Amino acid sequence: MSPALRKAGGQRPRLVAVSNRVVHPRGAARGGGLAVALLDALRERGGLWFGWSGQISDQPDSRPAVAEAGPIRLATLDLSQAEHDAYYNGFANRCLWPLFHLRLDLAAFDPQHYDGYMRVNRRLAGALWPLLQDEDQVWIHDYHLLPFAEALREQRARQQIGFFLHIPFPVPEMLTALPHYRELMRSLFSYDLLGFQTEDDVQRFRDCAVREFGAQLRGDSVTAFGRRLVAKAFPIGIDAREFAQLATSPAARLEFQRVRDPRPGRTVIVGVDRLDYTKGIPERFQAMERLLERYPDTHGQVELLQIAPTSRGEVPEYMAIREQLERIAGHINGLYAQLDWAPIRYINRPLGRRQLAGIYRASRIGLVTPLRDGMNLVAKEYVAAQDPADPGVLVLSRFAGAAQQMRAALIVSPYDATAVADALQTARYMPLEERRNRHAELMQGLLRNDAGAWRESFLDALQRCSAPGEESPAS
Ligand code: GDG
Repeated sequence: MSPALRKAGGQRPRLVAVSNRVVHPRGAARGGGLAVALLDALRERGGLWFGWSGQISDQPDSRPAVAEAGPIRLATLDLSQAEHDAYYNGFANRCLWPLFHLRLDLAAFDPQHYDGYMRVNRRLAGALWPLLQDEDQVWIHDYHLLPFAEALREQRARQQIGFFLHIPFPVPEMLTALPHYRELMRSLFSYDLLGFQTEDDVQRFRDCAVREFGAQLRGDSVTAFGRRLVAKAFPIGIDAREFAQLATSPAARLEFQRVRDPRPGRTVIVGVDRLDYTKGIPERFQAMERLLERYPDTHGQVELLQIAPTSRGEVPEYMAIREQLERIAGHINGLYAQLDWAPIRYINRPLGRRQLAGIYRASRIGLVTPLRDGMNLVAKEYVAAQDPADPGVLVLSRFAGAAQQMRAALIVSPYDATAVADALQTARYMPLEERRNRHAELMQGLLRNDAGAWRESFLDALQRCSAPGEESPAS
């Protein structure tokens, strides 16, 4: 929080964070970057984390289960199987996720899913409402909870409420394909602050608000449906210092030794992704095949280590991608493998965070090629894990939000297998000095825009929406 605000606003208000899943501090290392960033903020100012428990039950309790973990209070609700199918597997992951990632072809528009999504949002908001205090700052996360503030306002909540969208905001043509886009857009105007990953996302939101709803723009504020909100970019970061330390921990070193091949010319390329069709993994395998075709000096020398734990395994599109990957990897290995070498090593299981850090550090190239991604934290973790004296090279898709910040990476189009193959070959032979310069520039950016800076700038902006005596977005 800026000193001026601290003075103006006095004590920091209590933070209430709301996300689809609540992660207990004990499991935070598995929960990934968001869990760690939220827990740090909650620890610092004390607060409440509210959301789904991750459990399905036959008759979910209407009141949340509350647990204390030091200064943090965790309040969670179970969902019924029908709720989970419609809200999570259905509308959130089979409709909003593909649509917001420009996969209209995969989006399922099922009115029952939409009804279930709205019902769960209302039920969760109704359960949170009695736990709220007047001065709370409420921070809602991601596409599972778009209408959450509207549901809270229906309960007469007057707190300042902010929302952060972790995934891209779609172009208006895509959004308007959604049968319920009017209701969803209107519901966003119950927030005081909307945070997006990139300036492009903000611009698409503004375009949509103007084109479809005649919104008025002034500075960062957008007025429509009789309400004014602030829409801004807050690119999410990682705790780069902590991740760099993790990469030299004993567990990480062990993994480093298992992966790093000391023989000259041997290169490990690493890919780490939730198994998701937006991450461009089949296209990455094809780029690997192109590399082998175009550069025979890679045979027996270069290996792609792809770690892709199953995610959303109950959704049909995710089952299909798993089969597709096994087929392509089998084909490429069948064509090129030698008795003591295979070009693709594919692991379809989750690994520990420390293990991952060691693997990143041991890999000469980090290959991050999503077809569309809000930010992509793997790109940032890969850089943070490198040895600054002898760092690896990041090859990054221009369609990841991260590409707008990480200009010193080798930026590629994931659709252009030849360009990706050429970038890999460039990375293999990049001189040490260039690698060091690029890494230093990337690392500076990571340290400047880390997880702490991300959440503080968001919460400062939310506070500014309400700080007495300051210009509020509604003025
Ligand atoms: C959404 C947006 C945005 C992966 N495999 C393992 C594992 N992971 C961890 C990575 C990383 C996280 O999962 C993935 O984060 P990403 O940012 O790459 O992608 P999404 O999950 O799609 O996240 C994205 C993000 O939200 C934050 O705003 O950047 O654009 O889509 O931390 O390390 N972790 C462990 N084992 C694995 O096998 N421990």
